[in-house]
Amino acid sequence: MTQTLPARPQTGRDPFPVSGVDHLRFLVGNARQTAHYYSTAFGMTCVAYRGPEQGYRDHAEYVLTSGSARFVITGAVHAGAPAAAHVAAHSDGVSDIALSVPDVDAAWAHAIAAGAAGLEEPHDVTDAHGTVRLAAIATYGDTRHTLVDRSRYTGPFLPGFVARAPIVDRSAAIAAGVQPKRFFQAVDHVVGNVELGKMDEWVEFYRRVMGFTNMAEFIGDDIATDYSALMSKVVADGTRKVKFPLNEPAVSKRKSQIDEYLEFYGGPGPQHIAVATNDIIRSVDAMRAAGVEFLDTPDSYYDDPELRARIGTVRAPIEELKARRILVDRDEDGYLLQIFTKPVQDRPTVFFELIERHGSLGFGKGNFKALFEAIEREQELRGNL
Ligand code: TYF
Ligand code: FE
Repeated sequence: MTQTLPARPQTGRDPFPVSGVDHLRFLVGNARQTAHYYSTAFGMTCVAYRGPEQGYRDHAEYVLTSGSARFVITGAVHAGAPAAAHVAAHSDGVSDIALSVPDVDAAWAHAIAAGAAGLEEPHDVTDAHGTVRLAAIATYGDTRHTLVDRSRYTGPFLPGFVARAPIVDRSAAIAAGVQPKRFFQAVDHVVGNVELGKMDEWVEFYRRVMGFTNMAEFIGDDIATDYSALMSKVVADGTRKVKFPLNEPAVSKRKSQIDEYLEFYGGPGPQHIAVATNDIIRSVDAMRAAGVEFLDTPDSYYDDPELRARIGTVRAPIEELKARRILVDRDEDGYLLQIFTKPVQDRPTVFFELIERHGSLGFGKGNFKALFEAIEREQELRGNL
């Protein structure tokens, strides 16, 4: 069981207002193929591109969207490009959790005064579609938060990018009802893995720099050693639109999944991206059909009378969820359905979560035991337990 903290009241004006996650940047070994994967397997739509054809000498970058979720897939086109060094150090991963802010200069000034490391001072980038104001600060590991104000811009992504047609044409599958229009419509939360003993420092970083507060759900010391092998706290902005759980490994009987990540990623970094869907059943079916692998859950999870009593009635028969290994959790506010992919690259680093919320603001604490056991089974198969 997780413990609960009282929600901290918001006092005064928000020193660092954010309106959401603007985009996630993935630095990968082969952007063309990764963009194809997110198009076919995640149902995303490629909307913009920049690369050598635009005179951009270092990288090829594909912008894919699904509702308000926006992924930028960046690959180096020569060995000296910045993405090449990042990929050499970490393999494929997420380098930037870009935040949409109403005032880049004010956010930057507040962050720097609060001790954040600045990576890019506020500056304008302009093309025929208008102007975007950008800045960037460092967070855990080699990860950054770019701050974006695109309120004066009408182009397909950022100046320098050109609109481009989708990589795959899903229109026939959508028309035939074989695929949902979208597999997900927003980024729900982005989880960071940090080193042993550093979780509280990063919680404090988000409090000081962004004014984020602790959400109620956390995995504490007491239960970490029993089965989770990790500790976790969640920070969120005042509106709870941007939610960042932060994990650190816990000393336990077995090697922590967080240690496995840190070893294979080469340090702290983004661990999982939860995307919000309003039809998890259709999304999971479409993703499985496209070859995405999800964590398995034993039958005993669904057959447990305690679980059945606790979750009560949800929008689909439990057999429908069981057939797909979708997890269910209920709390005082409502319930949620969730499922986790296996890692989406060769290394046991980044993975995804699909989440369908019905009132619950939580993260599925009732599922942590089943989830962590499923992750550990995979860890054991990899020889990393
Ligand atoms: O975001 C969360 O808190 C849940 C559960 O290593 C979770 O998705 C927490 C830690 C972890 C994997 C999943
Ligand atoms: Fe999650």
